Amino acid sequence: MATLTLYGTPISVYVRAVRLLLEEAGANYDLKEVGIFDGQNTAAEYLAKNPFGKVPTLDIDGTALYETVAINEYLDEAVANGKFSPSDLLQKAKMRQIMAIVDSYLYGPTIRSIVIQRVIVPSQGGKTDEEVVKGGIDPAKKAMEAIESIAICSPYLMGSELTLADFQLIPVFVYFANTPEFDTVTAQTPKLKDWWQKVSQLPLVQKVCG
Ligand SMILES: N[C@@H](CCC(=O)N[C@@H](CS)C(=O)NCC(=O)O)C(=O)O
Repeated sequence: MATLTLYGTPISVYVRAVRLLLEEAGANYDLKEVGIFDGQNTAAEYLAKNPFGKVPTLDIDGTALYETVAINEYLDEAVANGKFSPSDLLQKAKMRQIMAIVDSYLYGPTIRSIVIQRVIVPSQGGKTDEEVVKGGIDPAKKAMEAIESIAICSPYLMGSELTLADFQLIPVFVYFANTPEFDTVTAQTPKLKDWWQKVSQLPLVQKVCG
């Protein structure tokens, strides 16, 4: 088995998506801290691994792999024998569709616009920009409702088994569920609310995201 080193900070949504898989698979790995609020992610040493300065990056026997979807698809095969992806082709495509929606359309409005403004900015002594928060609500709703229309949520996003889509979405909910905008944004997504109630209780989620 390859030696795995995950670079990033444990508070990152995307680092958590990878750690949920690694922990659920019981894989051996090292976590090396790369801070995102203190500039460690833009230091030359880290940019040599990931030119975009984003976390995470996974080092696999000296090869740096970045972009969470690519990392988790690799790990699913490498350490979990593909058990975190449906075998049915169309279901697998839908799982990837949810991951793409989270990455492209949900993360921005929920985390960058709402969580950062509601939680991070005040924690650093700043003042929430209400216009930025407001601007996140409709796009977040649209993405959430798109996921609702694709997901099964019984009990997991793709049905009876945890998949890569759950690992991608859980860390967003961990932060977003604690904002006052959560109820408005999820008002039309009852299946996702049920899903969240169940997955938020999993020991795995408490361990990685608690
Ligand atoms: N598309 C990237 C996104 C990763 C990402 O945005 N990570 C955030 C932390 S959750 C980050 O590194 N932020 C630091 C920055 O943008 O400077 C992936 O899938 O890995």
